[in-house]
Amino acid sequence: MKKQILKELYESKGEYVSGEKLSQKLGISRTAVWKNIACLKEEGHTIESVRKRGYCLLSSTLGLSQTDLQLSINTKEIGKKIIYFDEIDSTNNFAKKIVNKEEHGTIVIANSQTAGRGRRGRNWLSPQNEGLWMSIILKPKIPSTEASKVTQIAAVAICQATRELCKCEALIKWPNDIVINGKKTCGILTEMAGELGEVNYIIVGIGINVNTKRFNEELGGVATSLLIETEKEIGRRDLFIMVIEKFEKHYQNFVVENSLEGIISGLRKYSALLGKKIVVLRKNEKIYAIAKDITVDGGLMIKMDDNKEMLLNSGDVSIRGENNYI
Ligand code: BT5
Repeated sequence: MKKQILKELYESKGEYVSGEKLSQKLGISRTAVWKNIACLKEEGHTIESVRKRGYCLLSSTLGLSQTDLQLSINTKEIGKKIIYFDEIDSTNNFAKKIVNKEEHGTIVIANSQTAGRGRRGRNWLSPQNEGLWMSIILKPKIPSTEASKVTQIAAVAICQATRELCKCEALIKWPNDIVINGKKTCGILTEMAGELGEVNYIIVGIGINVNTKRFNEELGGVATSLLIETEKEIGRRDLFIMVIEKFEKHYQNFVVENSLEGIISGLRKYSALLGKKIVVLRKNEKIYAIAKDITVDGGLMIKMDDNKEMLLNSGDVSIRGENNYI
């Protein structure tokens, strides 16, 4: 019922709707309307109640709430169920806990994370109200070796959505970052479990710095947000919807075609690395090279200083800046 009331308010686009009209239309008492409205307010919706006029949903595009996201999303599978937390340790951790009982496509999203994770146990700063911190549960029938391709699908979706919504020059820093003007605005953490070579589940963790005004000293030199880059507050809900819609489209293509063919041009076009000098950190070694190509399997082909070529797979490397290197 809450969802229906919210939908009515949402569709009245900032106009007041009387309690009486809501109660008639939805066939419930006015007290029930009032109770549901109180509940929606508690969830974080800015609903104004004015005597004799009724209720009005004020713009909530900058906020996030479970019902709001659920109402706005128009995808078939991804985001059919959205689980929202005001605060959680890590959406990837929570997604892992519930993965066996939740369906493919469920999204866990939080307004803040107290122990957001990057790759290999690194921290991911996730302050409240400032970003999109979310994890998508996927259960594709694919070999485990294919799972890392989903990171590339997410990267293209996020890159395209940020470009479209924020009119900024977002680029993909293979394998799992989105950067603007050389600084990281988004990181992707894909985790999976499999049995007998088949994927059991994949959890795609996505962290996007949306409205962060400034970063601490440690991150200031490497991190940025959409607000810093565009000098505009970005609606987190709008960005969420756009990212998920694009992700679903590319993901479905990938599953049907069994290939990244549909996004390979995007991966190449938006690559922050191709043609650049890079330093690859792999295990304990540093490789100085030029980024030559993103292959159709989502790998990075590099040409090393001794002219030999090598294909990198996303699992095991980081790419770091150094002097003239990116
Ligand atoms: C990543 O790891 O970039 C993956 C980040 C994934 C975060 C999402 S949020 C939702 C979901 N739930 C989680 O718990 N995680 C996922 P990596 O490539 O290892 O980069 C980590 C490094 O990025 C850190 O060591 C810092 O240097 C830097 N960093 C930390 N927080 C940052 C932030 N908010 N913005 C930019 N850089 C950050």
